[in-house]
Amino acid sequence: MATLFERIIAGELPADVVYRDEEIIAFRDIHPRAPVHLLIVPHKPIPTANDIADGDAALIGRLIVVARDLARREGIAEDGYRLVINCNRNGGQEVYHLHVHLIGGEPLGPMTAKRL
Ligand code: DGP
Repeated sequence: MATLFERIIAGELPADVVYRDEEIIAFRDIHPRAPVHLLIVPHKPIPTANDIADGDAALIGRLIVVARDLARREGIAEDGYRLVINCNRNGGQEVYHLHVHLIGGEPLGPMTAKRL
């Protein structure tokens, strides 16, 4: 069955999309933990960080490059932000389709203080 994020990529579910290209989409998290909370998602349905193949290295790198550009566009680059990939149970992963959280717009505190 398609993941939630595959359905967003396919246009079957609505999302506040802020970026899209042939291999990556970014949209606002439905439960934002900070004033800016975006999810940067590869179209390729990689379930978890454990499932990243060596051949995915360029794609994973592009997720970070897109995050960098979106941080600038959202006006949070200078003050700073956090990039997070949750993995499996102990990482608090909820959606099993790899994604990078871009979180910022306020001081975020210690890294373990919030569930992201
Ligand atoms: P994670 O715990 O890393 O798997 O984060 C999943 C995030 O996805 C979580 O912060 C909430 C968000 N989310 C879940 N369902 C939806 C949805 O349908 N739309 C949007 N925009 N975000 C969602």
